[in-house]
Amino acid sequence: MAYETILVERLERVGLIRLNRPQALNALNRQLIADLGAALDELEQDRSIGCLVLTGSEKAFAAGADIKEMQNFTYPQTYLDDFITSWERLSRTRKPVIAAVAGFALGGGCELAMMCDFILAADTAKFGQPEIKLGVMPGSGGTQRLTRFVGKSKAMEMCLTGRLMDAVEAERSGLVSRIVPAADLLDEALKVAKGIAGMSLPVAMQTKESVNRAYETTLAEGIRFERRVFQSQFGTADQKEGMAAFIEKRPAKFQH
Ligand code: CO8
Repeated sequence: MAYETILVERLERVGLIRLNRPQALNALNRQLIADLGAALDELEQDRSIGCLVLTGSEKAFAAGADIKEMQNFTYPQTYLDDFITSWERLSRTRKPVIAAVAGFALGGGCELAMMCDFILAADTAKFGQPEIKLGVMPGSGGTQRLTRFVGKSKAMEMCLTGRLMDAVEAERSGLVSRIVPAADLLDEALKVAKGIAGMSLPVAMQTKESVNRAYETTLAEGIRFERRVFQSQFGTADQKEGMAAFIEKRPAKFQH
C-alpha cells in the first residue's frame, strides 16, 4: 500500500518504515500518524514479517510534532479529539521494532523513538524534549519514558531546559543501545532486524512482552510472568527445533 508521508518496504522478513516529510524534517502531523498506524497494522498482520525498523532521514528522525499544525489547537479540541492517544499506536506493536535514529529526534520524535523496543543511533543523532521552549511540555510519554531510560536528574534537566543530548551522551545514559557511523546506520539496523526476524516470532514477541513487564510491575510479579511464559515455550515446536539444532551443530529453522 502507498502512503503520503511514509515509505514502507518489505526486505525479506523485515518491514522497513521511513518517515518521509523531508520539507518539514519529518515533523509528525495527523496524516503521518495515520499513515504510520495503518502501516503498523499492515505489517503486524503480515505473518511473513518478523521485525520492523523505523527510521527517518540523514538529517532528522523526526523534529517533533508539527508545530504549524498544532499552533491553533484549543483545549476543548485536543480533549474532545483525544489528541495524542492515536500516537501511542507504536507502543502497542507486538512485533519487535527497532528505531534507527540519525539527526534530530526531538519532542514527539524522541518520544516516538522511545516507543520502539530499542534505539540504534547514528553518531549524528541528537535527542531532546524541547517542548518547554514552545510553552508546553512533552505530551506523548516524554516525561515518563525518558525518566525511566536516563533517570530523574537528566530527564528533568532535559525537559526543563530543552537541552539536546548527542549520541555519545545518549549511549552513556542508556537511552540508546549502540552508536554506529551515520553511513552504516540503516545497513546495521537491517542486519540486526534480519537476525531477530530469523528467530521464532512468538518467542521474540513473548520476550518483548516480558522485558516490557519490567517497566510496569514489581520484580516479583515480573519474575512470575517470565517463568510462566518460559515454561509454556516448552510446548512449542520452535523450542524442540532450536535445541535440536544446537545439539546437531546446524542453524535452527523455526516454524513461525
Ligand atoms: N513542526 C513543523 N515544522 C518543522 C518542525 C516542527 N516540529 N521542525 C522543523 N520544521 C520545519 C521548519 O519550519 C522549516 O520549514 P520552512 O523551511 O518551511 O521554514 C523546515 O522544517 C526546516 O527546519 P529549520 O529551517 O528550522 O532547520 P534547521 O536545521 O535550521 O533547524 C531544528 C533544525 C533545530 C530541528 C529546528 O527545525 C527546530 O528547532 N525544530 C523544532 C523542534 C521542536 O521544537 N520540536 C518539538 C515540537 S513539540 C512536540 O513534539 C510535542 C510532542 C507531542 C506529542 C507527539 C507524539 C509523538
